[in-house]
Amino acid sequence: MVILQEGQVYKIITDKTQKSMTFYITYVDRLKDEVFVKVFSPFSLYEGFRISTIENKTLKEIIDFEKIKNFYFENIPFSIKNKIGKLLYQKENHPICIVKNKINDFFEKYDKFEFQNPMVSVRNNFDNLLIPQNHPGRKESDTFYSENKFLVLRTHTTAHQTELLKKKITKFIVTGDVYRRDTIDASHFPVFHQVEGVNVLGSVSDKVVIEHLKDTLSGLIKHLFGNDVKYRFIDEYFPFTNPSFEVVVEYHGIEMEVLGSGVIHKDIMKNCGLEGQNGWAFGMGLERLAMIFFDIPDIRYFWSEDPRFLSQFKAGEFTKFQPYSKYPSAIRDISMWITEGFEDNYFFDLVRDLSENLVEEVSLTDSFTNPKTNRSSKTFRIKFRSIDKTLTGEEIDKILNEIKQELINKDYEIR
Ligand code: FA5
Ligand code: MG
Repeated sequence: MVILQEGQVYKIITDKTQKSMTFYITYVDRLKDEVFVKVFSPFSLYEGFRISTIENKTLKEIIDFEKIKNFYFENIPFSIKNKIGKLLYQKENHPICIVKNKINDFFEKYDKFEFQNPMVSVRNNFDNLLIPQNHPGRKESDTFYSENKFLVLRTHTTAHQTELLKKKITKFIVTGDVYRRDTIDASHFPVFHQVEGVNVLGSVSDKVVIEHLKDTLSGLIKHLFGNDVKYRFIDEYFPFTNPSFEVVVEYHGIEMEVLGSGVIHKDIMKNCGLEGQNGWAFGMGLERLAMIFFDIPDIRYFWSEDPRFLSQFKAGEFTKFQPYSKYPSAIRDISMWITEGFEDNYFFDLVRDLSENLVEEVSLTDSFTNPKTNRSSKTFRIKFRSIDKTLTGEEIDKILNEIKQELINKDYEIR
């Protein structure tokens, strides 16, 4: 029997087309015995609809495929959908979870929340946080939307701040996976993890809140990096906090931004029914910390299912990663004529989608406009390297041809 859970993904092959489909459970109402799902396929998104759970039936048997119909704008590639529901931060022997637990230890008296469903409303992710309509973080080229831009894959764990404050939950930690379109390299991946902390202190001045925030974050940084750590606060800007600060930690002589924070905006407090009260919030990434603590050289490792990676880590232990081997890389270039509106992120997504984790880095190596024809061209360099095996020329060229074919399908001309 399938036990349906929010945030989980089920993959099945449909009878009709033999194509694989991904079902994503958005909401389970156990009292009414009803389940809400979204259906994903690599080619299009189908309508979210309601089904009822029936014991001893598989998902395939319960879903009435006749009810599925074409639906809505969305810009979430399949490689991203595949990551939804992996819940790395809840796997106790996974480096991301080990770092999460270390942070949670520090915030012993805070309520802990982990919302497994990363699809949140645009309202909670942006509007309620006073993020303006023209903010770059809202761009389709930066953010994954679904359902005609009603839903979004949360771009930060701050997305849960106002719903909790409205419930008068005022001292909490939220951990979750967050999603942003990005470049491809050793420290950037479109899915990463954040921990959010909030503490409403009462009717106190900004000065008191800032002092409490800085004391707390200083304690956290020392808890994580040791008492001798070098770190500093830098003034920052976030629409949802004022004033705002970033914390930068010096590690092996390099300064690294580890978190953003600040005094929660007065309008947010008011909108959440907490007028007159004052508090702080912070948001911190887990991958960069884990890469440092475990000596993990490439962010893709976190998604590895290779036992040679996973078996090296144990709950509560901070041991150094022993690379099992570095496999050779292969470089391939693609030059193409682009049209207006082309964003480099679309190319990065396409490569990710068709190469899974076999590409280590993609970079723009050349870009020019022909002054006579006014046509523009870009050349991208793709560096293939698997973290688990040596790739054959055949495997690489197969992926390369698929990328080219997809570009041609999208009416781009390969040079
Ligand atoms: C935010 O996401 C804010 N929501 C943080 C915040 C919360 C501010 C509450 C004020 C109050 P930012 O985009 O800077 O801010 O990301 C916060 C942290 O997430 C960064 O400091 C970094 O540790 C991590 N992070 C951001 N982008 C990436 C990325 N592409 N890869 C890995 N880690 C990242
Ligand atoms: Mg930042």
